[in-house]
Amino acid sequence: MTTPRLVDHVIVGSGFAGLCAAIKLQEDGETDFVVLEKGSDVGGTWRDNTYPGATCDVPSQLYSFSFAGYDWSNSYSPQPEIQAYVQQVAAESGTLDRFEFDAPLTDAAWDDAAQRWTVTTPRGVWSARFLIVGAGALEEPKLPDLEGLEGFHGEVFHSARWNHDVDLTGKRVAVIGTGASAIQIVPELQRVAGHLDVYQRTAPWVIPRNDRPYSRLERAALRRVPGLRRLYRTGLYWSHEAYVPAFTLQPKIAAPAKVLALKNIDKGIADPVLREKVRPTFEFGCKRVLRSNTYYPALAADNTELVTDPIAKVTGTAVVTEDGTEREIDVLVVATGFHTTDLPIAHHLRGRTGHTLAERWEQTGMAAYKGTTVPDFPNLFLLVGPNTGQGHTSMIFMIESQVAYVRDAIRTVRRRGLAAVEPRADATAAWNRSLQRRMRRTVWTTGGCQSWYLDEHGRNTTLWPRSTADFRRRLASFDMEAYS
Ligand code: N01
Repeated sequence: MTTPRLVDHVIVGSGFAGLCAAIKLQEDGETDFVVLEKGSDVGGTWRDNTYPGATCDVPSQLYSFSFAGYDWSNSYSPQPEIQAYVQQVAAESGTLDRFEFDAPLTDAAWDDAAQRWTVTTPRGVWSARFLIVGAGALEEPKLPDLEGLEGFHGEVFHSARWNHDVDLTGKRVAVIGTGASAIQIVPELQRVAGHLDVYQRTAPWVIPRNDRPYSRLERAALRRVPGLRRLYRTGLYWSHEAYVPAFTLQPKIAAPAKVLALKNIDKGIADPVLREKVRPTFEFGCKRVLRSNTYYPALAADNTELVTDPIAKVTGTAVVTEDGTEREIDVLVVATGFHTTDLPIAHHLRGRTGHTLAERWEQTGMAAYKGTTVPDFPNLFLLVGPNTGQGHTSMIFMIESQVAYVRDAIRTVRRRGLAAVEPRADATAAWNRSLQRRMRRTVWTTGGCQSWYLDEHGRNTTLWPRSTADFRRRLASFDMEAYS
């Protein structure tokens, strides 16, 4: 058996979450760590999602670390720029020497005798006191369960695994899905494809995205004027936070945004039949609210057909809908989302009882204490864990809140001379009871839609049902009284 390499901390993943943990541990003098990354570069979901048109739908100044500014070109950042930002922050942090790439975690088991995690990857085994998992919630593509998909003769790929070798110019292309990824892909494909079929199961709410390049003056000011970036960011933060009451308490408050979305349809589409097809039939905010100025015009273009008949099957050369229509295609793009409520990493984490986190969650549903720690999994910290997501602002704010909590936990363990901490079962149950009680009032539960926020029992295990400021306050310091 390979002798494990001893470190204080193993961090899994080098997207925003893992990188933030590495940088902040280093700041605390906790320098004995390794970052295990399954891919060959940093960036996580922003490394993987290279589809045409990939752009963040949260403004650049907000979708970045509070501690690392950047000379963003646009008010909303395109994927290559976000990837370059993550690479730059990683390089400048002085932590990259402890990153192991192409090292997917295959097993992580808590050894109760040694009070340590044994973490296995194809590149070696590590033994660590603390395990910090930042593997991401939008990591594993979810393919549609469609008859005949495997037998399709043309090119088929998921939005998060774009095949850039396929030239789409003049081709007959179909896109399945009309979520956040699809509405960015469709305008790009419509421009180059000979013909584009868009298969819509549920029409999303789409508000305008007021994207624009920053002027040279703005960029210079944001770089040089002390405090300006921070002020701008704070303004953006609170303007996004204003959506929270509409999503979590009273959907009627979103009426002005709804009007914007309906005007967006009328502006982009002249045909009344098509307008009706894209009009959402569920409450605003129940699914993620999307932002685009180009999606509706792309659907209205002569070379696009929006198909709303359900898909019956895929043949070697075509997609067939339930009304019997067969639409021949060369390329099939599935923009059908990710495994979000059955996180793949949970199958590889084995706690004190020997059971995996996935087995535990089969019984309890995906749940954690403060979205971060789990009973029977000592010294394990999940970043972007259960009920830490949100649909209205920057996930990086949540990540920084969680990392602050993890740092304080580690400081507490050290200060008190403890070997390990794990949340008490009653504290975890109380946290989740209160969370699920609050969830009943949210538009995600009452809004009349099916979304990736909900698990197979209709329980929302992904989103945080209060303001993100509230989340930050609750995780501001490690609450030892909830732990054993
Ligand atoms: O995935 P989704 P996504 N037959 O799950 C449809 C983030 N993100 O990759 O609505 C037919 O939202 C499904 O239909 P329905 C963001 O958090 C961020 O687009 O379930 N259709 C839906 O239309 C986002 O929420 C950015 O009825 C099928 C679509 O596929 C998350 O990623 C950009 C189907 C899936 O939509 C996921 O977005 C992009 C089937 N069998 C993504 N199965 C930013 O800009 C599924 N669908 C930050």
